[in-house]
Amino acid sequence: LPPPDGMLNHPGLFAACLRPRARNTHKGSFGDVVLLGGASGMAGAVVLAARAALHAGAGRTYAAFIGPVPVYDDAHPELMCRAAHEIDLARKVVVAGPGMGSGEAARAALTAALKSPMPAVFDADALNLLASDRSLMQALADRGNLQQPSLLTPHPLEAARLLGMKVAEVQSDRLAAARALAESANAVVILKGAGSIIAAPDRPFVINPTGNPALATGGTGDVLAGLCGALLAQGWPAHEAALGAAWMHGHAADELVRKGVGPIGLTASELIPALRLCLNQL
Ligand code: NPW
Ligand code: AMP
Ligand code: MG
Repeated sequence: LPPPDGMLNHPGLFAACLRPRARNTHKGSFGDVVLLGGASGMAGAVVLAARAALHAGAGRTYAAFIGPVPVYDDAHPELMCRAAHEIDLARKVVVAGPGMGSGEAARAALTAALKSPMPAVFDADALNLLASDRSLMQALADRGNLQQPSLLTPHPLEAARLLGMKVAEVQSDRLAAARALAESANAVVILKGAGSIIAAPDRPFVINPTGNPALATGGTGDVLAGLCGALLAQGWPAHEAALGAAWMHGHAADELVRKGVGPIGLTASELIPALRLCLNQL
């Protein structure tokens, strides 16, 4: 049975998705994920998202750049770096937005992502583009009608842009904002911030209890988006992926603070191995 409205998020809510890996399994069993973003000056956002997806167990991880494409990621040569306009999205979960910018190339990449029949995550600049264009928003809502799951990960300003509100209005009734967005986008929503809210059409809302102010630093949202993509690629339904990603992201930060890695100076990069530990412990 679904939990009642307002029940706090808990690993029990997504435990059914945490299955041990079969002995004779292979990388094809854990899905392909493509992180789409990285306009000039913001390549780091898509690299962080891609590294998070890699460490969260995706079978194959592609980083697709709107801007200049690095030959490879020095710290993680496991990642496959591609130009956004060349990436083949077929059979890949897409995470669109980290550092994507708002130019024509970003819009074209987002339009392609919205057409993907695979589950998709929309974050950061993908949300800003959606907020600026009714036809893109309609394409997003249509995905839900076609049973193509979408997961949106706005912070309060991104949610405000999508809803045509001010940040203060979103923050004064976060539940109503998350629900309104889930309804209009026909998608699962994580409204981020202290006590992230997970909302979806026809599902009870959930408030995530994990996380702390160490997360208030650049790049942590990009890591969350990559984690969501990896869980979707491994077959988690969108609602469970949102519940699990929000809980683990916060829990990893709580564990790091307990060890003295924060609240001051935690980096988004340090969050990534802590997420892997959390997933394996669960
Ligand atoms: P303020 O300051 O209070 O008015 P933007 P972005 C608000 C990429 N990145 N509660 C707050 O507004 C991203 O992926 C690249 C209340 C804040 O200043 C995007 O593509 C990185 N308010 C792009 O940059 C690392 C809140 O929103 C403003 C809030 C722009 O994304 C960094 C920021 O929103 C970054 O991830 C809260 N909980 N949270 C890289 N290494 O390449 C946020 N706000 O203007 O949309 O900018 O989020 O930095
Ligand atoms: P973004 O603004 O996109 O980089 O995302 C920031 C991430 O850090 C989101 O997952 C937020 O929920 C989380 N976060 C930021 N500030 C806090 C806070 N004070 N308490 C808990 N989580 C936070
Ligand atoms: Mg962000």
